[in-house]
Amino acid sequence: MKRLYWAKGACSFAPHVVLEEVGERFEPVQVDPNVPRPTGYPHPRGHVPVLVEDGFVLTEAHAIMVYVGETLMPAPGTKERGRVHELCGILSSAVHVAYRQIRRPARFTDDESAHNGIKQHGHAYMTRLLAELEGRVGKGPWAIGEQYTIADPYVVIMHRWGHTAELDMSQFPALKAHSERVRARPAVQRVIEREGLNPWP
Ligand SMILES: N[C@@H](CCC(=O)N[C@@H](CS)C(=O)NCC(=O)O)C(=O)O
Repeated sequence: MKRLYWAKGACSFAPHVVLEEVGERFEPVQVDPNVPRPTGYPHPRGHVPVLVEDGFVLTEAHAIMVYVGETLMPAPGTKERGRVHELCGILSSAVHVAYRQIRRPARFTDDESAHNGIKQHGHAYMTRLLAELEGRVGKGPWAIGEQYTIADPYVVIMHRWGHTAELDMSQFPALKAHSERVRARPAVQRVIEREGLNPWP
């Protein structure tokens, strides 16, 4: 059976939702990000998410979602599939990095006097990126348009991070409406319940 290591409200929320959506039995294992990982923790860099299946260890939220969520992917060779990968790439390589600047500036420099500048840069960068996502999601109903895909829960958790980072989220009504649509799905509600993410900001 597949085992997914996740942490409350982390990027692991997205593969957690995808596993729940596809309906395959899996073992969810909660990780406390504030304590050192136990010996033998499967992620080579100590992060969540990590998926383990019969000795096969898979890291990176995007890769895990593609591996487990083929039924939530547009068909191979379609423009829509290209859009899903594009969006997941923006989320993992840009939005996530901006949020890390805000939450963990020490990951960027040991010079504590530079931490505030890194955080401020992260706030501005993340706001610009959310504005881009606002335009991309538009009327939706889903992140890439008509099809609900692996990108949807990924957008939703990063939209939540915008609230956690106390950005001005009133400027993103399309993302808010999209988040509400995604959170209305039973599988998403089950994961929100398991992760203890209510009340949702
Ligand atoms: N590129 C990785 C990033 C993984 C990552 O940074 N995960 C965060 C949670 S969102 C984490 O484990 N943070 C705890 C830490 O860095 O110690 C992915 O997309 O899976």
